Amino acid sequence: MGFLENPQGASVIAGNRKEASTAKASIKIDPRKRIQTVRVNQSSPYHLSDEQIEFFDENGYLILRGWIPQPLLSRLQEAGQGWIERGWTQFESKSEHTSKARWDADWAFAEREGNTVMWRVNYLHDKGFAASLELLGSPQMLAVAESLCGKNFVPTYESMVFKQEGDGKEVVWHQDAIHPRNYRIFNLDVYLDSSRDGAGALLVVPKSQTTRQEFCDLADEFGWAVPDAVVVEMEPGDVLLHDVMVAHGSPATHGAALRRTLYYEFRPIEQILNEGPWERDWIDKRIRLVPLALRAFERQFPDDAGFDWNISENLRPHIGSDDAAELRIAHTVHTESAFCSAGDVIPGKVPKQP
Ligand SMILES: O=C(O)CCC(=O)C(=O)O
Repeated sequence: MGFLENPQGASVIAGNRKEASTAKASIKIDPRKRIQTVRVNQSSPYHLSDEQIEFFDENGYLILRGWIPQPLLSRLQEAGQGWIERGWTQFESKSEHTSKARWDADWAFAEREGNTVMWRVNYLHDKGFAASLELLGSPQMLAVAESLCGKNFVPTYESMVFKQEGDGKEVVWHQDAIHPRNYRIFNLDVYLDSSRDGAGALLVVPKSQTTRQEFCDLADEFGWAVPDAVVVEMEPGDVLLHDVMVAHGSPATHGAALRRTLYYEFRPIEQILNEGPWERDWIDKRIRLVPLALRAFERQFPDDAGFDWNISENLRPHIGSDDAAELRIAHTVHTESAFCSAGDVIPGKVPKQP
């Protein structure tokens, strides 16, 4: 059966994620279904056009060139360097770290032929650099989130994945999360460095997002040379939008330059309320990140026009003036990460809402 023609879906998922396959297998996905477009009442230079949304829906990805302005990009590049340095410092003093489980979940290292390489940092906002929140609060991010998820978008996950200079870990073919595709769930990927073919660039299989894919067979048959796969070559400040179900991955690198990408996942609140897997309390905590991020953006870029946040009044959080305390509340709802996503919709786990 061809990679892109898998109407029944498959239950075998890449690498270490096989254990999740039983739950995934029972999610019903109709590959012919078109996700309903959301109505957005405002427009700005950063809202997506109908044509861009159509391309995204059709292909499962969309590239936005030069999307992040230089001053914000410079702050993110500095933060990216800082997170890596902090990861190594903590790695070296790991035995003294008080919360080992949490530490292991947020900073990822891999053993490669006797060499330890660092390759990802999860949950960026409590790791010492305001730039991650400034990015979240920027109109460049939030107008896109509104365009794809509607006015009640919620940021569900954020991480930085990178190819360490000289020795970069592969990220196997995968789909970030499986869900019934009634709503758009997507990742906004911000490139901090150039990303080139043969030097760790992401590969995406257009149109593969409509159903569950069979990655073990795929990797065995084709390796990285999957028919129709597109190499996404990017420059610093470019953005890739990817549907969480589009098949993607990136080969290991040897002797190549550092390549860092920030991944911010967004979901419509309506999707979580109707399909789960989290309770309303989870949403109430995560949504607090948006006003904190709007404040952070305004503080750093007071002369720039900010995003006009139109969330429904019954969902709008009322936050206090102590940003650090608010951030701690938002961070009580970390979910275990699976690739660059907060995770699958779990069939049958529709939350009870108050
Ligand atoms: O940046 C990469 O190479 C891929 C990262 C990714 O897809 C993931 O972590 O889910």
